[in-house]
Amino acid sequence: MIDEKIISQAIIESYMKELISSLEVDVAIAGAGPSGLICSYYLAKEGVKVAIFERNLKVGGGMPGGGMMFNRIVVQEEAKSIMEEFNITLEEYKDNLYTASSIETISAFTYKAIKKGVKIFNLIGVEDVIIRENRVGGVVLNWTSVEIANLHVDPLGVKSKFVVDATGHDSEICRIVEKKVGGVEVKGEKSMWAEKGEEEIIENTKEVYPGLIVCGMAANAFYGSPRMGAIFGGMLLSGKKAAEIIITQG
Ligand code: 48F
Repeated sequence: MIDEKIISQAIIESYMKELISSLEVDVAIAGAGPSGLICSYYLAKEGVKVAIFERNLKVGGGMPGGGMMFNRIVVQEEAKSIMEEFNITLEEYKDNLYTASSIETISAFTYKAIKKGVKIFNLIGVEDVIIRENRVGGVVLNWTSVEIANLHVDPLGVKSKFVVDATGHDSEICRIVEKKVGGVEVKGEKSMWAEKGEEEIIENTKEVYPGLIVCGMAANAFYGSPRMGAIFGGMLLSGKKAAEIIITQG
């Protein structure tokens, strides 16, 4: 017998179980774009407890759209091994560049991150951080629908040892810290220069305030580096570096 009440109960109970178990994590990541997903995967692979909070209905950030809605991405030689770790089909193009399906790529990242134990909560945005003496200690969350409807509803907090800003072009979490805590300055991204952007994104992936790591396009926005368009090697290497920074700090 299929009972509607049991279906509702199953959904609510299983969701709540996962949410309650994520109220205190090692790492809370804002944004389930490519850099956030890759960061989460490499953390979870080492046994780190990770939750991602994604404002959108769907995961993937800017990746599914490829370049101007041509749903392909370009990846360079340096990030090939990451693509291979996810068994993603690569086609060699030229100049040490490869193409891949943006849909296959983001699906593989998402699937493998979840299988490693990452908890992903979509439709929840990070609207603030929890702060302790000179350290970021977690994220402050609210439903995207609350934000869209501009309702006055108080948020809830999730504690974490580290917060990762993987929010992309707006570097949202760093901007919150800049505005409310101080001690950091978000310079804002510069116009497109693919090679420079790809080079600088690795260096820009850092702990910018105690407990707050920035990766992906947010890292370039933080340091005033250029955008790079639909080449994604830097995003992947940046996400991996963010995970390594956290793992090194224990
Ligand atoms: O923008 P996004 O894909 O960032 P990324 O991982 O990758 C950048 C590339 O997609 C592309 C590029 C390649 O060269 O430049 O743009 O750095 O993913 C960011 C995700 O964060 C979510 C947003 O919905 C998106 O899915 N996001 C943004 N702000 C918040 C957030 C927030 N405050 N709380 C939760 N999620």
